[in-house]
Amino acid sequence: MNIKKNSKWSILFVMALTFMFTTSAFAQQVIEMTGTDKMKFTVEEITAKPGEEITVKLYTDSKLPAVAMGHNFVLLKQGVDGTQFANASARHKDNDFLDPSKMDEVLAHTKMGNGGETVEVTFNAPDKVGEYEYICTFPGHYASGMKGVLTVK
Ligand SMILES: [Cu+2]
Repeated sequence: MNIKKNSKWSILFVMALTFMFTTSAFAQQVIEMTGTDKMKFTVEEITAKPGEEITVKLYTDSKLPAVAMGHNFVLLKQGVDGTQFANASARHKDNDFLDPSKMDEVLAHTKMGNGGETVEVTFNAPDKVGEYEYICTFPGHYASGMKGVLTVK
């Protein structure tokens, strides 16, 4: 048995393990999307690994005033009714159209962005695999289909 040769291989093995560990620990993705005047997100599907770091950058492409058009990105916990959440939030203009009493139903959110603005949020994907809905809470937008799905797998 050649001990020198074996130790070389074990060093390589440890290096490979270290590399695998660090790349997975720093796994992250940046999602750039636009909120349009048609009340849609240009990205309606995001796929992530459990715990993966995600940065969402949401640009509001609009020339309309803030009272007429704004978009945010709100990721909801599983099982939350998007319609109920959006309807409750529509009554809270002074809080960026987010119902303060419902924040325990939110996993991550940006602030409300108006025309020409980009808002962003960085968060970790949930550890539990499955589908998570994200929505815009500007009044009427969710009902118009401004939503998407984050799939963790
Ligand atoms: Cu919107």
